[in-house]
This record gives sequence, structure tokens and C-alpha cells, in this order.
Amino acid sequence: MTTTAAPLQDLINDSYFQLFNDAPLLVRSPGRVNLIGEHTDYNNGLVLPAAIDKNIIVAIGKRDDDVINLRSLDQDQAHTASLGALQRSPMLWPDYILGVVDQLSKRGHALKGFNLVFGGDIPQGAGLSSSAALECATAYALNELFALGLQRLDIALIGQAAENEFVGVKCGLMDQFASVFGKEQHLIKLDCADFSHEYIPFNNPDLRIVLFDTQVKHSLASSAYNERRQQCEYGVALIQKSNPAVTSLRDATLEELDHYIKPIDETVYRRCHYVVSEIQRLHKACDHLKNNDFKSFGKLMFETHDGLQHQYEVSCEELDILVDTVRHEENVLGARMMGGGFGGCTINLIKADQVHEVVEHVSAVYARKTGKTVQAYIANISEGTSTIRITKRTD
Ligand code: GAF
Repeated sequence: MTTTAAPLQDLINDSYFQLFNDAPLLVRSPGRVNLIGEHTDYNNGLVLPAAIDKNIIVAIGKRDDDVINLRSLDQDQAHTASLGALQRSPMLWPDYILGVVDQLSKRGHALKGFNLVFGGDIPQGAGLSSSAALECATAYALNELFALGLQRLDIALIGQAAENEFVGVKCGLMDQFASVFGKEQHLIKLDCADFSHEYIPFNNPDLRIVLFDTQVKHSLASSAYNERRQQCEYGVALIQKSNPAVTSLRDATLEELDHYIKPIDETVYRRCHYVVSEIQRLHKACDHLKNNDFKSFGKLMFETHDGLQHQYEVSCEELDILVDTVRHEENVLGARMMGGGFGGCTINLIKADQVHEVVEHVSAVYARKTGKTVQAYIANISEGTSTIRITKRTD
């Protein structure tokens, strides 16, 4: 019997087989959402992400030489590199894979060449961390293939370092950690200062996490991201002149910002004020979750959006329209822009039996106000990176 629509993993498995005439190892790594705690990870703060049911899938196999042979099924592009001479590619997607190879080599791991084919169903440019998922799927797959003995935390850290050093985006650890450590029906309360984490159940049947994708990605995203990080570091340096015990914004108080930053740099003050307030909000939000008080939790999501829009200034018109459209909807408990900003998705907490109505309303308003089409996804919270076993189909 022939199956109708082959799932993604079969498609990637079959493509690998056709290209290299061999059965690959298959690894999946998911995208993520983040409920609250935005732009706090690189300030040693806390975040509350979860892995979702959308993945990058990598098919990989060893070679006898030092060649790295890469195929992106989604882009329909190929790239070849050599282990000893890794260089950035104008296509960008190879960098997420080569950056991982670069990190492994720098850490003294002995690799050989390999073939790798990948694809996925994480919408790209939507702020759902498809790049972190590719980095983590690659690191996990290479770890399995060459028996490198890496732990899950090593895989997340290698993914982050690849992005920081090879791709050039100075991201924190949230996306890679969520992709690798995801747990079905749980949020991850991650402390980015020491990587300690706690799983918080998130399985209220009356609520859904819905993502509204603006379908825009403004070009200043990565340069502005790095700039925000520098501004936070500058803020810390200003406080340190009087209080050397403060080594990150996590340690700073709002009073210290008022005293040591406000008189010197108003912009840096607003950035730091957002971060310190957001870390405080996250703690409150976790208390609300423990009390099953989703209404209060949702209010904090709106507050986060306001901070990101006015103080941190990483939102954009399209994201603001999406949040403002649901702000006074009784069926929407909370909403905010999610991730780095300047486009991508908003994350919304919506009453389960009203999702359809809210999606219709938001789609209509967004089309009228922007002339663009919004894309809606329901995010189901899923497991982190894993290998996939293909059960052979009978044709
Ligand atoms: C991006 C980064 F990759 C994360 O590390 C995080 O800083 C996030 O933006 C903002 O919270 O997704």
C-alpha cells in the first residue's frame, strides 16, 4: 500500500537516500516560543520558553574524506566545504551548520567529512528560531555520528557559540536551550546566569498559544540586536563605576539605573529600565502560573510588549497593530511581540473555544491596516532535540 502525503521526515530521508545511496541518521530539533522574559537572556536574566511542534530535520551520514556536503531542501540549494577551510557563505544557511563544525573543531573534537540534507516546517524569519534549531540538530547529529560524548547543555552552548562567532549575531542562550531541552506540555524557567532550570507545567485545556506572524522581517534586525546588547553592557559599566558587584543587569536595581545611568545617557537608561523590569515581571508571571492565574499572567505579557515597544524599541508597526487589535478582546488573555523583534510573530494566549473567531478578526484588521496577510499558527509544546527512527513504509 502506498501512503498518501509522506511526512517531512520520510521526505528528507528519501532525498538523502537518492543523493547518497545510503541510509542516514535522522535528527529533529524544534523551534520555540517564549512566554515572557524577552531580551533578558544575554543580561544573565531568566526566560520562560518552550519547544514547539515545528522542527528542523537533518539527515546525516559519514564520508571517508574531509568534504562537507550540504543540501537545503527548502532553499533547493547545495553547498560544499572542506573541514580544514571553513568559510562563511553568502547563502547564510550553510553558516549555521559550518559554525557548529567550527566550534567542535575549536573544542578539539576529531571530525571527518559528512553529507547532510535538511528541511523543516518552522516558518523562516518568523522569530521561531529556525536557525537555532538547525544549529542544535547539526550539533546533536554530529555528536551521535562521531560519538563525541557531548551532553545536551554542550549542544546548546555550541549552537549559541556558532551563532555568536561564525554567524555574527551576539544572541543569548534561550533559543538553543529551548530547542534542546524542550519538554512536552512544559515551559522551561531558565536562569541564564548558571543554566539551572525548572520545568513548569503548561497544559490548561481552556487556553491555546497562538502565534500571529506579521510576515515581515525588517532588515535592521541583527544589527539592532547587537546594538541593544552593547547598550546593556554600557549600562552595566556605568553602574560598576560605583558598585563593582554589579556584573550584569540581573544584579542591578531600578534605583541604581536612576542614579548612575539616567543622568548620563537617557537612551541606555530606557533600555536598561526595560530589562530590569522584565526580569521582575518574569518572577511575578511564574507566581501567577503557580496559582493558575492566567488573567494576571496575560496582563504582564501586554506590559512586556509596551516595554519592548517604547523602552527597548525593538517592535515595529505591524507587531504593534497585532497586539493593539487584541488588547481589549476578552477572549485574549495576553499578547506581545516575541523574540528579537522588528518583525516575526506575536504570541497570544487565547481561550481555546474562541481561537477561530479571534483569528478571523485579527486577520481582517491586519489586512485592512497593513494591506498584508497575517499567518496564524497554534503552538503545541513539544519535546526537545531527538533522533528519529524511520519505520519503513511498504510501497
Ligand atoms: C533572539 C535571540 F536569539 C535570543 O537569544 C533572545 O535574546 C531573543 O532574541 C530575545 O529575547 O531570539
